[in-house]
Amino acid sequence: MADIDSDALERYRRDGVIVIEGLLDDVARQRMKQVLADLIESARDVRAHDDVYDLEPSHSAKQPRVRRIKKPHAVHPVFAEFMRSPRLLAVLSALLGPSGVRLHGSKLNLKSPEYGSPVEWHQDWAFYPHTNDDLLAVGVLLDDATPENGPLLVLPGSQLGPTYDHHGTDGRFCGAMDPVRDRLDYAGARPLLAPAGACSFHHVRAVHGSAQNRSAQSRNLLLYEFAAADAFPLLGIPDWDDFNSRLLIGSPTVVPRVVDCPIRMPLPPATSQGSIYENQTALGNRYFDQESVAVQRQQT
Ligand SMILES: O=C(O)CCC(=O)C(=O)O
Repeated sequence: MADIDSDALERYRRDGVIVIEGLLDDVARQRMKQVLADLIESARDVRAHDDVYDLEPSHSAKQPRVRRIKKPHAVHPVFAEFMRSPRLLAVLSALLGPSGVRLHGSKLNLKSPEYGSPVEWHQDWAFYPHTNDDLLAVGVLLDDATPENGPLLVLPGSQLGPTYDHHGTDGRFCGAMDPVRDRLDYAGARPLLAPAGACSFHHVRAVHGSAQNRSAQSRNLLLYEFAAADAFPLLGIPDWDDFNSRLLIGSPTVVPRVVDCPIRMPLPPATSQGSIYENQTALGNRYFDQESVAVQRQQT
């Protein structure tokens, strides 16, 4: 039986998010976890963020603390294999339409027990606007997602709304929404709670974020970003061959599909380049730290 039916499609169109359980089998998941454990061990020799590692502020050689593995599909084949699995591609095809499916990027966000960093509210669309918005992110749960371990939180229906300002007070892109400025009802956010092996699919315009992991369980989330083959990035295509090499379904085209969508360009670029965690350090009002939550509550 296909992993996506018309009800799930309908929910994706309405809420901008669905979860499908059991897409990643346990053998592949355990292999991924082992590769991840080896990568963290190797981070002892890494002193600063580089092409593979984004480090927690408290990282040291004695206690390696990794926040993100960048482009895991290019780091180890186990992460490239899953994105080509027929069951996943069938779901992506149903959600992204007939033109085909292109990998936009991948990342493995670690939320380690007790200290794993929060991610402030944002829309992926603010980072990479395209000629149409048939793009989404797949979150592959390497661990169970529980209310306590910093699950992904998504505001249902927000993919049908505006593109919010993701600029800081210095006028530069910072990859985060200001909770005081935007005043969205974040209490209505849906935590994506599911067992390890489940995959979430969130629309590129859906507002989402996640809190710090304050539990004793890790929450490691492998994220792949996919675009319809006829969605072209508005920031340009630096390497045409690389662009086409990332097509998982469909053939190269020079005819982008253009759809009227609310767009804000992520320009001028963030002062702190590198990863979303670095970009978001320029945000004035934070939601996911206790003091800012208190400020926000006083003001609403
Ligand atoms: O890891 C998370 O909880 C959120 C990640 C995310 O939204 C991102 O990296 O764009």
